[in-house]
Amino acid sequence: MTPRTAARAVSVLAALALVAGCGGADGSGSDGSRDGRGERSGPSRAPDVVPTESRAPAPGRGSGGPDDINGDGHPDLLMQVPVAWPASRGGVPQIAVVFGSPRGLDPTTRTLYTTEELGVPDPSPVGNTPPYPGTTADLDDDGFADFVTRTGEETSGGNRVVEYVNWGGPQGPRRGAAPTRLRLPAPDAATGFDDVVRGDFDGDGRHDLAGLQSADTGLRSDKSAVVLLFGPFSRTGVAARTERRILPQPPYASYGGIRADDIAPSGKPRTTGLFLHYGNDGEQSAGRYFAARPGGGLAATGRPVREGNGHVFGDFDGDGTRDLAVGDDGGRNDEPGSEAEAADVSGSYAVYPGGGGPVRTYRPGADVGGSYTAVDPDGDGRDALLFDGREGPVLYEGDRRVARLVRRPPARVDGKRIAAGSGARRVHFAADFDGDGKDEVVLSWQSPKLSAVYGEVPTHWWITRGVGPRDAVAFSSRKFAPPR
Ligand SMILES: [Ca+2]
Ligand SMILES: [Ca+2]
Ligand SMILES: [Ca+2]
Ligand SMILES: [Ca+2]
Repeated sequence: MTPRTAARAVSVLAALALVAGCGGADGSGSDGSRDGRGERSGPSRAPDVVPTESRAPAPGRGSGGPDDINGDGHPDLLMQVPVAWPASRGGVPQIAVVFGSPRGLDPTTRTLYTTEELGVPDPSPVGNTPPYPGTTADLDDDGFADFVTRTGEETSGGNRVVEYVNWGGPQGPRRGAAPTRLRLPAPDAATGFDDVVRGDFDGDGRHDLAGLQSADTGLRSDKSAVVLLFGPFSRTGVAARTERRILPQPPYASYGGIRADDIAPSGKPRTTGLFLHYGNDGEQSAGRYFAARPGGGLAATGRPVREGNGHVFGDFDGDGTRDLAVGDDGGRNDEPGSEAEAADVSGSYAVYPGGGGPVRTYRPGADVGGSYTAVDPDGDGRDALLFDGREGPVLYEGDRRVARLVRRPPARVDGKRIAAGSGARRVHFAADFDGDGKDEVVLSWQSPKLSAVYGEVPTHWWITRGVGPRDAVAFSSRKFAPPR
């Protein structure tokens, strides 16, 4: 995430993983940034440890970090945690904050919220997922990250998505405090946004939001637009100012997604670039890129970018400016017209340098795919690209595969045998939780074998050290919430 113990009770060092070409015979001799494809079989299975909650988070003074929930200067991790379902009750996941420390995330220091405690209205008019604060940002600029939750609302003109804010504080948002409805500019208030992302779109160090208003789904607008809501927001949910940019109509599509660069976690503010992705029916679609201008603020017009459903911001050439990587995520459909895909889309990605300059295209082939994550595992300031494709996470620098990131689930959970390659693993993001300048990667896992008890949310987590075989911490969240 743009985005991380004292007694690290569940610290797991050499217990997990393997990395291609790693040095030591025990698999722990390298951080995995070497070339090579040699793989050893049988990496260790993760331990199945639920860390005991040992202390409340230390109240912070306000750091302004977008992921620093208690404002103590250390980024924290927000997650959904299962409520075990022994009988006929429960099942709605709760929201947990795992707090950071000078040594990284500490799962013994955590806070839980039920959806009732956050008070966000039921999202059933627009869907059946429980409300979850998918975005955190310090909207009122008091130094504490706030929760932004999208939910649904019925209106006479149809159902729409609305946003609520739970204001942060020295120990996170207060339980039971009523959330504030975000007030949108008049043209958008009636329809709501298709999606909302956080960023700093004028580079002033104050957090902003950007909303996508797609012509496809906007009830009253006939042109797609991106709406910038600049912070600080008032406690009544009004942005300091807003800016609306009409987007050019893409051929054969509307806009399907919006993504912003990471807010600089600390130190020098920077403008965050913005990417608007065209909608698609499963085929790879193109988009437009609003780069950050050197003087601050977003470029006046978006630049068209190639087809590809994978995308992420990072500094991939190491020149100090942020770039956009766009490429194949491996998804396809078999509808008529799919044969019209340009020959160079499959198996490739391109880097659009933020400072201008020629686009560089790379062709890793079958390794490209899945979600894209920018990772700087060695702290040299240059990001590598982690693909979470069919064969599991693989790390690339340009055309060169430099590492694989493999973690195996526990062999047994609640007495049930778990097959090594089973279940669903996911790369969430990479961030420097412990402040050493190198990124950690956040991975999770869940199994259909456990879903009757724990539902569909992850039950096991790894915070890796870079892309090497070691973990900063690995733990299970399956009993964070008391069973109901
Ligand atoms: Ca914190
Ligand atoms: Ca705040
Ligand atoms: Ca700003
Ligand atoms: Ca680090």
